[in-house]
Amino acid sequence: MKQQVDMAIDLSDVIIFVVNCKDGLTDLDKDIASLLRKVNKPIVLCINKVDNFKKQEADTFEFYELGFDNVYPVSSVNKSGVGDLLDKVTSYFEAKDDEIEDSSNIKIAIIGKPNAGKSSLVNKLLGEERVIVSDIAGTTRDAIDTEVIKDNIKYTFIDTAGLRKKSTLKDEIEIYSYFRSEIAIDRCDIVIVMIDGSEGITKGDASIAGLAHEKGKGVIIAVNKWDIVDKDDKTIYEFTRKIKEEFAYMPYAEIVFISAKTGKRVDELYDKINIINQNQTLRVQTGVLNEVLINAISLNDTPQDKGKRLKIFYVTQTDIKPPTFVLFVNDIELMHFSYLRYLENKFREAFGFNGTSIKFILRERKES
Ligand SMILES: Nc1nc2c(ncn2[C@@H]2O[C@H](COP(=O)(O)OP(=O)(O)OP(=O)(O)O)[C@@H](O)[C@H]2O)c(=O)[nH]1
Ligand SMILES: [Mg+2]
Repeated sequence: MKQQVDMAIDLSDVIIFVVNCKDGLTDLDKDIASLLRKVNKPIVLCINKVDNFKKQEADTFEFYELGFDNVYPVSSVNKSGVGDLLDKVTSYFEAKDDEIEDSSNIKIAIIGKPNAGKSSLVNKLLGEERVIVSDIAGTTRDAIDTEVIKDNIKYTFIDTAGLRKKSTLKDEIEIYSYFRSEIAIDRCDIVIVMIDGSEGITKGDASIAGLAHEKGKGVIIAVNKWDIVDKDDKTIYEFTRKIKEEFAYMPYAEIVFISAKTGKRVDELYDKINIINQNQTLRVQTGVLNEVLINAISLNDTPQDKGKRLKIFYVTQTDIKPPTFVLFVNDIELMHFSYLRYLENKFREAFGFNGTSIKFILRERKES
């Protein structure tokens, strides 16, 4: 038996360990579990024949003792649970592709209106003048990738052509530049939204930030040309308040005031990029997530409607970039936007996630 299990383990990418709820936890289950714990591959524990939902918790409880993070009760009679199990299994294949591509290379797109100072910033980040800077708006026509290795981390900065407001797109070059900015956002991990501090926030800036948010990218809002902004000791707070107001849908965005010309605070960008990269690739263990969830619910109970209360059975993280959490609930309709916001805040309090959006997916699981 051991030989067969070993061979199956060797050949697999993800292991689904199936136990039978009707038999209870057997010695054989324990033996296999101890073999599997030594294996460095994702393991999904499938508790089969969980046909009675009312007794589910009592019936499945003992299997948690095996110490696996991903536990999926499944019933072939009720045809339930299999979809979630498969989602989990496929998430490992997606994650694997992501990790191979991205673990050692952070891609950062610098996007903003023409003349905001994007190319100047790339030069400063590099410590040399590699891309062309000019007073003439629209100098950079094609996205240019520049690689930098710093402290063993590879950064690819994507310098883009200035982005105009979508609504005023008229000539072909402008349309072209908009879509190329979108492509740059698609292939990056983090977007630096560059605002020309001497001109203030424009509609174009808002539309870029919106795109980055929709696509779940890390976001840094860099207010540039801070050297020529007329300022006193309140200006920075006033500007920050305006940004928070304009970009209220992304309170997680990092904000930094820089000068790409003098280099002021440009190095801080590397710190912010590294932190965001850590946050957007963070994987939180299911057990810890559920502790935070239970605690959040105990402080502020779930919403109810017409006498029926929302129940959240548990939460598990299914993806990174952005960190994505699946909440298993009794009835999706009972969830309020404001309650999701509350949970998001609690997760942020517990785990940080500065600079990155996080995503919640609701899944219904019938009680009986
Ligand atoms: N005072 C000041 N000038 C800056 C700063 N950053 C850039 N500039 C100037 O702004 C002008 C435009 O800079 P670029 O770096 O070419 O701007 P860009 O965003 O790449 O522009 P496009 O490629 O045309 O979209 C140049 O004259 C720069 O010297 C800054 O922090 N302070
Ligand atoms: Mg440029």
